Order: sequence, then structure tokens, then C-alpha cells
Amino acid sequence: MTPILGPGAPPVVLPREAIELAQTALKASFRACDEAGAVLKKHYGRLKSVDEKFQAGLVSEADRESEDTIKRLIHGQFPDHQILGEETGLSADSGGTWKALWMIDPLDGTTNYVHRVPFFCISMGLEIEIHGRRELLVGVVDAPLMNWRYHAARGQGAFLNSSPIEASRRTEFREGLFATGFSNSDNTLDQQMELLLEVIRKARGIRRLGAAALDLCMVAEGVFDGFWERNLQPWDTAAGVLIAREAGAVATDFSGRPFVPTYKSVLCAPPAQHEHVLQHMKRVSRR
Ligand code: 2AM
Ligand code: CA
Repeated sequence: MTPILGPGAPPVVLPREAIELAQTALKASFRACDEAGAVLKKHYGRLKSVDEKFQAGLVSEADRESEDTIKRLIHGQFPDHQILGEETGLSADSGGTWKALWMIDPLDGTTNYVHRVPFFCISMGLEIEIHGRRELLVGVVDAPLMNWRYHAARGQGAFLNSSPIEASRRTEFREGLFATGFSNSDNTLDQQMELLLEVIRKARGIRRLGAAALDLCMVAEGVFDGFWERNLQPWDTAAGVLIAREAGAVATDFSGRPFVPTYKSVLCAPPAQHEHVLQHMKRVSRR
């Protein structure tokens, strides 16, 4: 057993096998991102069919081919792991001893992709069971047209193109540049706008870039001082949350509970900014 403390995450003791798995999983994810990235580049600007999914945005042949590519590689190398992919759902439980689950978005930011905004990515997060608890072990987010590859393994820090990254050290709300996304699939748009008004009035600025996994990585990198969005899915958040935590950010839901990938709402920011945004959120939701 090797004791490991991840800076933004609760401490965990990882068994040696988990540390070894993290290394092979990272290598496999990099290869999958190389291949899936080539698929996304091939179809970019040349899509033949774009469909609207029921309350879930757009899907194209690029999303599907990218997911097939990633699943083939991961299943080939880790036959006893489960895969939860945005386009194909959960692969059958093959009864593996690791209880390992990959959460994969083959194309995060599909609307950007379809409209030829180059801000989109592949997101791959791996969660395993350690001492009866589910823990995020590895996260990789790759933006092929930006040439950005973010990665993290639990307890080992976060990286962009192999260089270490850190969340922002700005502590004042007025110095903060924040990112968010809007959700139209519940009745909270007015509340979302109220929080937006607070941020526009009191902080440095707000951006809405349209790919949650990348927004989280830009919190990890210290570009953004926080990110929040509701109605997300595990494949949007798993990898980016691990990367952000390893870079020193805190990730919770909108009431401050430590984030797990099954939560639909995420607020991720370095500690002081997390507290500022959470207070604003609570004030807005009380109104
Ligand atoms: P996607 O591109 O993989 O669908 C944009 O705000 C972020 O929310 C993206 O990460 C997008 O992921 C995700 N998202 C979740 N539900 C969505 C929806 N109904 N429409 C568009 N984007 C959605
Ligand atoms: Ca997607």
C-alpha cells in the first residue's frame, strides 16, 4: 500500500495494483484519444447527418464513430471493465474483479463541433472500487483541434500536454473569470440568469464555451476561477473533475456536497472562489 494525498481530493490509500492500473489506463486513453481525435478531425466541417436527440442535444456520425473507436480499444485491453458511453450506454457487466467503470464522451461540445467552433473534446474517466468506495482513478480530456491534452491520475497531479498545471490562486470574487453552461431542460432558467447577473455585476467576467469537460480542465489550468452547470452526465464530468481536483480545485454539487459523477450539477473552483460562488448560489436559490 502506498499512501497518497491528492491536493483537491479527499485522501485515499491506493493499493499498488491501482497505481499500476492507472499507468496502463493512461496509456490506453492516450492511444484512444489519438485514434478518436483522428476520427473527429476527419468529419469536422464535412458532416453528412446531424440528428437531434430527445432533450440531449445533437448527435452525428462523428460522435458514433469516435465512441466505437474508443470502446473497441478499451474493451480489447481491459475486457473485464465496464464502459458507460454517451451514445451506446452501459456495456454489459462482464463480472470483473476490479469493478472498473469507464465514463466516456466521444465528443463533448457537439453543438460547437457541428457549427465548426473548434472548442470540443474527447473525455475519458475511469472509476474503480477501493476499500468498498468508488474512486476516480484516471481522467483524460483531449481537444484535438486545440492540441490540448489534459490528464490526471489520482494522487499524482494534473497535466496539460505533459506539463503540470495548477488551479488559480486568485481569491477575490471581483478578480474571478468564470465559466458556466445553461440548461433548458428544467424550470430553473430564471434562477440561472439571476446568478449570472450577480457574476456579471461583481466578478471580472463570465464565459460560456459549450464543452463541460474542457471548462473543468480550464479551471484546473487556472484560466477560469470556477465553473458550474446543471443537468450534466457522468461522461461530461468524471474526467474533468478528477483533473481539476488534482490541480487543487474543489468539486461539489450546488449544495456543497463532494461531487460524484452521478450528480447532475457541478460547481468546481479553487477553494476561496468555490466558497464565493456557493454563497451567491444559496442567496439566489433563497429568493
Ligand atoms: P455534449 O456536447 O456531449 O452533448 C454544454 O453546456 C455542455 O452540456 C456540453 O458538455 C454538452 O455535452 C452538455 N449537455 C448536456 N445535456 C445537453 C443538452 N441537452 N444539449 C446540449 N448540451 C448538453
Ligand atoms: Ca457528447
